[in-house]
Amino acid sequence: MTESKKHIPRRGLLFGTVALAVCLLLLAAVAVPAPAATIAYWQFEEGPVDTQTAVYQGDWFLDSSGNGNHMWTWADTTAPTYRSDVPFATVPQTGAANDLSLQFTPNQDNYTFAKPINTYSFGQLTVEASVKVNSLDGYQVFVGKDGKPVASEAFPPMFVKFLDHNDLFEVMMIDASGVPRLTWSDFAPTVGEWYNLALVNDGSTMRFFIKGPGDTQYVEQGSPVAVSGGALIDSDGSWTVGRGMWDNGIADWINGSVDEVRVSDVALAPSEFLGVPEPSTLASACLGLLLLTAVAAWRRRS
Ligand SMILES: [Ca+2]
Ligand SMILES: [Ca+2]
Repeated sequence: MTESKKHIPRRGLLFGTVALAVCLLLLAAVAVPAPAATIAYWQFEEGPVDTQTAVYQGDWFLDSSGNGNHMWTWADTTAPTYRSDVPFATVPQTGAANDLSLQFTPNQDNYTFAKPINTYSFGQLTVEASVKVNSLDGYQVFVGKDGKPVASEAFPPMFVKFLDHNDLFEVMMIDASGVPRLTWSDFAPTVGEWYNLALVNDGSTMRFFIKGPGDTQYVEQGSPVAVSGGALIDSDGSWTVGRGMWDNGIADWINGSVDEVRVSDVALAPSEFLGVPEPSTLASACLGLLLLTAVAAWRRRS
C-alpha cells in the first residue's frame, strides 16, 4: 500500500466523523417537540378561484389549527375574492400546497365572530401574514383585533398595518400593562409584490420581521421594543382580516391581498416562520450527505 492510499481512508473517517457530529447536533436541535402553539391558522384555500363566497354569517374561512376559530363575512358585498396569486405555491415551513389567497377591496373583510380566540389570553404572541398592497394610498390593516381596551387610547388591541403618510408597514400591540407598543418597517413596499410579515412578542420584547421579494430569510425591521406585563392586553373583540379599527370604529380597509395568517401563543423563532423551510428539512439533507459520505468511504475501501 502506498503512503497516499493509506491517508485516504483517514481523511474519509475524519470527514465522516465531523459530518456525523454536525448532523447529531442538528437532529438534537429539531428533536425537541414543538409546543402546541398555533391558536389559529387561516390559509384561505376554500375557493373556488376568482369567486366570492356565497356563505355569509356562517363559518367559511377555515381555521386549520383545530381550535375552531373560523371566520365569516357579513354579506355578499363584504366578501373578498379568492385568487390564484399566492406568495408561495408550497408553504416552505410545512410543505403544504398553497393554491389561493384572498383579494380585498375597501369594505370587504372577514372576522372571528364569537370565537374562542377573541377572549384568549396571550402572554406571548406571534402574528404572521403574507400581504400585498395594490395601492400606496390609505391606511390599511391586513390583520387586526377589534376593540378599544384603553379608554385614553384610540388604538385597538393589535394591528398589522400599512401607513398612508410614510408608506411603511406598522405593527402594534397594546401590552398587558395597557401601553401601545409600535414598530415600523425599514422600507416602503412595492405595489403588487408579496411580503411575509411576522410580529413576535415574548412578553418582554416585541420584534418585527419581513421576508420580501428576493430575500432568502426574514429580515428584522427597526429595533426590538420593550413591553411590560405580557404580550397582549386581554379583550373580547374579533380578529379581523381586511380591515382594522380606530377609536372603536371599523376602519382602514385594504386594497390588496392577504394569505397564510397564523396566530401562535408563543414567540416563534425566525426559523419557525411560515416563509422559511423548517429545520428538519435541513436535517434530512444532512442525513443524505452522511449517507453519501458513508457510501463513498465504502467504495474507497472495496
Ligand atoms: Ca392560501
Ligand atoms: Ca401613501
